[in-house]
Amino acid sequence: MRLIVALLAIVITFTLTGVALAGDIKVKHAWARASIGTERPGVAYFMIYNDGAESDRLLGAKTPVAERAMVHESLMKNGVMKMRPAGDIEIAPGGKVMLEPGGLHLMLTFRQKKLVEGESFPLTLTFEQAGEVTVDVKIAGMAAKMAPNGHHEHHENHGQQEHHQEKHQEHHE
Ligand SMILES: [Cu+2]
Repeated sequence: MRLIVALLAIVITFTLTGVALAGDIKVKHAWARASIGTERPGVAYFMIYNDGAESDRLLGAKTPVAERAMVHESLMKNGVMKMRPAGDIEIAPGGKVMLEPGGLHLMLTFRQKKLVEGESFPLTLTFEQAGEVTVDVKIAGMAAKMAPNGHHEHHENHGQQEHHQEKHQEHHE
């Protein structure tokens, strides 16, 4: 009986926090950019926090909106922004890893679905220790620089010039 109460408490905690967590891994502020069609790769960002005493590793990702979801890193090479697969991502104990514009990002290729601003989609991340963590990825505007529910909610104040799509200048190696 005590075990059941403990399990119930865990379920309730999961429901109330609004944050996806498995063990000591928390994934927050997951967001993606809207897309025109499905031809171009999509991109998603999120933050991973490791509150545990052991390091963990992000081994893979999957989502129904794309056949392939892979962590890439952006880097400057001869003045040109390039990107390459980042491999498994290690999250140190007590540490965090941020996937954000200009750095690490999740590349969504062979997309199955258009990404529409204001909608969201599920993303399941697989960690070596924590197992699978599923988050809801919120879709922001095409030129968004941060999560739609982040610190800047000034959409109305932005001029039309901000609404054209940012050119994807990164090239695959
Ligand atoms: Cu990429």
